[in-house]
Amino acid sequence: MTSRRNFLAGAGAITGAAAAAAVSKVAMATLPEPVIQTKPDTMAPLVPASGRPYNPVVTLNGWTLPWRMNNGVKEFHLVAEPVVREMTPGFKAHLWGYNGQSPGPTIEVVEGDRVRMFVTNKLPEHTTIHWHGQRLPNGMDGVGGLTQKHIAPGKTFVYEFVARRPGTFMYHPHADEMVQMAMGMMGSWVTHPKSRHPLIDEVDRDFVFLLNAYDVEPGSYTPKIMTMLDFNLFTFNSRIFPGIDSLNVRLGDKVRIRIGNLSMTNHPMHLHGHEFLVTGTDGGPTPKSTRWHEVTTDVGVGQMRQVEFVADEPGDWAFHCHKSHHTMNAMGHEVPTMIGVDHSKLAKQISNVVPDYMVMGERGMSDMSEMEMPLPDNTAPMMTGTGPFGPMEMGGMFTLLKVRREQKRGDYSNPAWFSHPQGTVAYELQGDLPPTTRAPDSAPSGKPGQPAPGKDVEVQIRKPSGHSGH
Ligand SMILES: [Cu+2]
Repeated sequence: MTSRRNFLAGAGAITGAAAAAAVSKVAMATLPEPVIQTKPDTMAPLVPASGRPYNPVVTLNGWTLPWRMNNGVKEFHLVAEPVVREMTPGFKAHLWGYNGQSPGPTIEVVEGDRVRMFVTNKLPEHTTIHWHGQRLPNGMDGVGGLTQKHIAPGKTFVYEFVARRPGTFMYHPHADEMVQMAMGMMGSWVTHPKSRHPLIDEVDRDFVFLLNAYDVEPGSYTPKIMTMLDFNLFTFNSRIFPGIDSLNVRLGDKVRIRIGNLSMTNHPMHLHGHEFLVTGTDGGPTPKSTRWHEVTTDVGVGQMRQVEFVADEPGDWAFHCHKSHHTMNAMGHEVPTMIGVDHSKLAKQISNVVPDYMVMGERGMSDMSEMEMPLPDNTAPMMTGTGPFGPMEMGGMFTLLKVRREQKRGDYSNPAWFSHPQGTVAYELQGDLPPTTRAPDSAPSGKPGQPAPGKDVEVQIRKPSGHSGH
C-alpha cells in the first residue's frame, strides 16, 4: 500500500476522510479509503503491489484506481461526484465523474479475481453503475429499477462479482443516463488474462482511453445535457487537442491501444505511418482468422476496440478520429463557408460602421488558427496547436504517436519534436513552373460543349445555413 500511496501522493491525489465525509463513521470502518485524483495528467502505470501480477495499462490523461486486498477480495471505492475537468490548458469544464475526475479511474483486475466495488453517491441525484460487458450475476448489472434500487444521494452500495473473462470493458451509470453520461460519468475497466492466453499477446505498451463528447458553449462551464447530436467538444478521456497527451513509445515496441466509445456517434480512429490489427472487441479477443491490417477502425457507440501494432517507423505520427468535425474545438460554428468569396470591398464598407468586422474563412479556415481572434474566457480555439513547422489547425479527438529510438523501456515521458533525417521532409520546389498543358474541349473523356476544368471556371462554395448533426 505504501508504494501506491507514494505513487499517488506525488501526483496530486488526496486520500482519507475528507473525500468520504458523507459516509457515516460506522460505514467508514468497512470502506476502503477513496483515492481522489485532482490532476488530468497521464499517470505512470500502477504496478500491482498485491494480488496476481500483470502488465499494467496506461490511461491517457488518467490513472488506475488503487485497491485493497480483503481476504482475497479486491476492494475498490468509487465516489460519484461533481468534478472540475481541465479539458485543455485554459479551459475547465464542470462535469460529473468519479474520484475527482471525468472519466473516472481505470479499474484493472485479473481474470478470476473476486472484485468488490463500493460506490458512494455524492451527486445531487440518484445513480447506479453498470459494468459494461462483464459476465456477472444479474443483480450486479447496475440497471436502476430493473436489477437494483437506485443509489440515493449520500448512500453507498456494494457490487461484488468475479471478473470472469479477460478483455477491455467500461463502466457508466444506468440511471438518468442521458444526463449522467452527457456530464462525463464513465470509466475504463481492463481484465488482464490470468496466464498466457493464445489470443492475447504480451505488449511493451498498453494504452486505454474513452471517446466522449460534450456540448459546452464557449465561455460557459457546464455541458448542455439535452444535446443529442450537435456536440461541440469531441474528446479522448474528456480532453481535447492540444490538451491530450501523446502516446510516447520506443522504436520497435509492440503497442496495444484500447478504445471505448461512450459518445452518441461512431468515431473512425485513424493511425498514421503504421498498420494495426483489431485484436479485441467488447466480446473479448478476436479469433486470429478474423484479423486483418487496417489504418482506420470504426469504434461504434457503446463499443470497444483494441488495436495492436509494432511501432517500427520513427516520427511524430497523427492519431485521430477521421471525422473532420471531430478534430476541431468549440465555436459558434453556424458559419457559412466563404471559400472563394471575395469580401474585401464589402468588408471595408462594413468596417466603416463596425470597426472590428472581419470575414472568416475567406481563404479556407486555416486563417482562423493564425488570426488572434478574441476568445471568451474559458474556451479553446477551434483550430489550434503549433508543431515544429507551424500551426497544426487541429482540435478535439487528435493526438500523436511519438516513436523514438532513444525512448527508454518503460519511459512514458514526452520527447521533443521528431528530428527528421536530412532529405526526408517534403520541400518547396524552387524555380519556375513549366507551362500547364490541358486537354482540349473536345477530348474524348470530356463532354462536348462543356469547358475543360480549370478554364474560365470560377468555383464558389457557400453553405448559407449553419450545420448540425456533424
Ligand atoms: Cu469522431
